[in-house]
Amino acid sequence: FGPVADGGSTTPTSHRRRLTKISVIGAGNVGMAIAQTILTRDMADEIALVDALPDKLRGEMLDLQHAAAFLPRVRLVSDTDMSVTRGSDLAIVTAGARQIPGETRLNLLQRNVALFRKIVPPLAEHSPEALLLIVSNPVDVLTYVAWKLSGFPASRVIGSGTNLDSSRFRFLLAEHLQVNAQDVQAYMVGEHGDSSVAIWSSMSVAGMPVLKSLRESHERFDEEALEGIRRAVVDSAYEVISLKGYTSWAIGYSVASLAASLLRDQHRIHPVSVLASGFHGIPHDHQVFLSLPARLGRAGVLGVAEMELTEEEARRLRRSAKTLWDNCHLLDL
Ligand code: 6V0
Repeated sequence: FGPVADGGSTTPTSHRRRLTKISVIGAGNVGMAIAQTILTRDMADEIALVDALPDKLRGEMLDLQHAAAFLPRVRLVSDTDMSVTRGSDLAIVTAGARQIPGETRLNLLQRNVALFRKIVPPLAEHSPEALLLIVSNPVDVLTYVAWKLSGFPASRVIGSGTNLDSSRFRFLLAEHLQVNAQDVQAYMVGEHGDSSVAIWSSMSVAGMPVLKSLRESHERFDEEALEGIRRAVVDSAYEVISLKGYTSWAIGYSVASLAASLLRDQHRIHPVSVLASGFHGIPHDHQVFLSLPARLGRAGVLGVAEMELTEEEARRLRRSAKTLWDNCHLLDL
């Protein structure tokens, strides 16, 4: 291409907008599902991929680059060195040992803390203004670990938490009620995984409370039935892992939607892992991260919704918090 007649071929500085850079650390099943969903949603100008395996990493980058003709123009870079993430607006951490079928998320902890010691300090150094979004499991404890190791304010360190559990919950309820999952307002909060808490009291479809109509349409819709649905949500992760070996698509969409709310300053409410000290009777000196509905924007966590919980829901939340804090405060960070 030649220059236009008046000679100007570059965008004047005044017309240049700030470019958005997202880094994904860990180019495994989850990291690549996130990267590809972010690509299709056109929310980054540059995506940097980091992994410890150079061949796999380059293969993944090339495979995505070869889709360039069908996608918005995005600069894709990759390296095993963390310096490739320099200047990120958002860094998403998915690196980690994978959950083995039957293994609880908390069992993964020690392996992943050692990994985070290698990843988080250089990430924070290269992008001191970034938002950190942690996905690796056990996600609530690792979000705490990332907060400690990065030295970032808690508002800029977020765990994907129960955003995915809540989506599974909404899917199951939507199937049951024969409505679109997007019209189901329902939250799971607390620990991502086994001890997550379903907030039945606030569940609604088109503004109508669902619990009442469920109870009316079933002769025996009691506590046991509710616990059965919560259990189905928790077990659905294990089912997918036992069938295909890992989960990827739903977490990809879940994290891409968090990225959009953050980077586009959407002020949307997502149940994500945030510093929960002081909420719902969680002691102020327990610096525990767990999921509560939080308002997300360009500055990170803009606020946490003070949900009205039943005493039983609050008790379960505090129990989750205690289990998590028992894990966190023993870590030497
Ligand atoms: P995977 O496919 O094994 O990918 C992990 C990747 O991390 C691999 O490609 C590794 O090479 C890479 N890795 C290891 N060490 C390093 C390092 N030092 N630097 C850079 N990269 C490294 O696992 P998968 O992608 O299936 O899962 C990743 C993590 O996400 C696990 O901890 C899962 O338990 C967790 N998930 C969290 C979910 C959530 O809702 N929070 C949902 C699904 C999975």
